[in-house]
Amino acid sequence: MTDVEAALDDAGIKNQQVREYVAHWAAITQPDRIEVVSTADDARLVQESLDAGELLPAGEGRYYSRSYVKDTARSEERTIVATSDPNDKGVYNNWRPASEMKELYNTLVAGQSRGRTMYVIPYLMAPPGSPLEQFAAGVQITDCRPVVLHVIRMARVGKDHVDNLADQNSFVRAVHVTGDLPNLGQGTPDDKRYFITVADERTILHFGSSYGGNALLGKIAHGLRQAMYDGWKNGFLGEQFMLLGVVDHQTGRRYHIAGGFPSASGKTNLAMTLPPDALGDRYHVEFYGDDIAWLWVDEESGRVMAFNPENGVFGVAKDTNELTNPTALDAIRPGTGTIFTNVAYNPTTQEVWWEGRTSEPPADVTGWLDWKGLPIADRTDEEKDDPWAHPNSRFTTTLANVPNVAVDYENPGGVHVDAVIFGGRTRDREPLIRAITDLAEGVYDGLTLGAEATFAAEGVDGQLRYDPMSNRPFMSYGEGDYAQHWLDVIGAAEHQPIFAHVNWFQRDPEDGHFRWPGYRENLRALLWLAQLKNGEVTGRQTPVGIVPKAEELNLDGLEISEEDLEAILTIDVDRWRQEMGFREKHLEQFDRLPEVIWDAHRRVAKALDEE
Ligand code: GTP
Ligand code: SPV
Ligand code: MN
Repeated sequence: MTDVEAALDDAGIKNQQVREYVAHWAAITQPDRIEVVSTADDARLVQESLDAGELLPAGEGRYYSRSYVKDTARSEERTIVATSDPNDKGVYNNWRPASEMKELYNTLVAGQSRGRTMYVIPYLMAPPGSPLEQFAAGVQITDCRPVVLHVIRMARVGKDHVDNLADQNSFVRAVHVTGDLPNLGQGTPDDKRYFITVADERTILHFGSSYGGNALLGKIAHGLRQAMYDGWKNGFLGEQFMLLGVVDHQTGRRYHIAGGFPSASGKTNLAMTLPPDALGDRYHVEFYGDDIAWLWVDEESGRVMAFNPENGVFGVAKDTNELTNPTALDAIRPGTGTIFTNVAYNPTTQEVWWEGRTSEPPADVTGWLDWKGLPIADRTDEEKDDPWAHPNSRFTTTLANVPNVAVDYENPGGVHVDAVIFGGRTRDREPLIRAITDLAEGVYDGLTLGAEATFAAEGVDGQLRYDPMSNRPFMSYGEGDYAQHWLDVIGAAEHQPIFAHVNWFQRDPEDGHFRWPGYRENLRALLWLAQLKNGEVTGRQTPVGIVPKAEELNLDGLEISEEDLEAILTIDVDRWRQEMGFREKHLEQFDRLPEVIWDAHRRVAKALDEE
């Protein structure tokens, strides 16, 4: 057993509550050593991980890691929100009583860090000095060094974040214990993994993974689940939103757009968008955030404000290339400290590759290993078409490496939000963009966001599912209360944002091609939205919102067929009428759904019936 007090003294941790928390968990998990970490430790920890083979070199100043093969995504069915109030139970939050879960967790992790180092990571999920800072501090403890390296990239890390708290107790206790990954019964009835947020005690208890949102606790567990709950009690919103700015050099105007898209549906790509070449002289997109935004209303200005609580990007590798996302490639260039996880790797040349990086995989397969570490050259005929990289393989890099990061991305006051957009992967029905000017209809639209499931969550690929505001996997309290909270928070703003639903993923049912080229071209839809808000265009009113007239979209330099353009600007009324039935069933599940949401639903249904 290690000397906890000595380790905390060495690091100069003065916050007594933090000291007690660390000592408490060290006594339970029994690590051999304790080490308090700050960003300044990165180079040393990287070297230790390289020496230990946990990381492999991927060219200059870049690294490669491989997860345990059954540990490649968030596990939604093992994720639980626990509180002491049964009224916090929702449809999606897997609510359980806090006392039961805490007891279970203690038995799971007892002695599990023996032989390991417990790293203590004080962090902040906010730009320092923000009005929501009191909800942003946390201390993650973890017994996994690569997790530390990821957290250093994704959050602001250092002891000052917890030593200078006005209320010494106002930090999130974020406990991560890896466990013996090959022996946790993943996917069996005896699955030992638990990812618990005890929301009313601001305590996160995760066991049984070292991957992504399961393990980097500031991100999903604190930045989303805990923040949603804190926001509910304290008047703000924590959302799985990207946040971007559009600068119009010609008019000098600047717009900010926050947007919810389910996991692996395009947030990172949108926030990193380079304008299409033909529009590049006039417009510039500024990156604020790609996965999480906290929103509140500034009473003085009456505006909805937002910031990105994160300090890095944990982006999907698949299909990232010079055409789709040159900005991302730049953000992971040599020397950035980027960590790649579960892509394909060539230890001889230290190159990495993933599906869509280039149209064909490297022709010379010598030395190449797939994401599981198996030589491509040894593949049998049956295996030869298997992907080289895992579909949820990712890159981790800090915001400062993102070339289009906004100059004021660390501004503690955040930016004002002009528009809130929702979008999912939908192969039919959803047009390119439809704008909504009424708050209740906007919230209704968010609640009925539907998408094809993706690889970011285990076991659900291929099905369509509803994902309210793109927060389904992160919901920490009841959906009806959540809807009311949205209406209350945004309703308090004197300057209302415009809402819109976007879809980059409509397909031609005949040959399956995407009707809209997507990626950089998506800016065109956002520009139309800004013009609509300014009253420069009118669009065409439909039962489900305002859709652009073809001539209102700036299509300079874009090649798109008449047929595709018409399809993505048309409302398929029959398909929509059918959808309204599905929506009714979806919304009926939610307790205490505000009547104004039902009114919005009925208004849309009636308009469709009359069409
Ligand atoms: P999370 O980090 O899981 O929350 O995902 P995200 O919403 O940030 O998704 P991301 O931007 O990483 O995109 C996920 C996948 O969708 C990637 O493989 C992208 O290449 C692809 N994608 C993103 N935008 C578009 C688009 O406009 N059109 C098409 N066809 N694919 C896109
Ligand atoms: C998501 O799945 O929405 C992510 C990646 O942003 S993870 O951090 O693994 O949750
Ligand atoms: Mn996400």
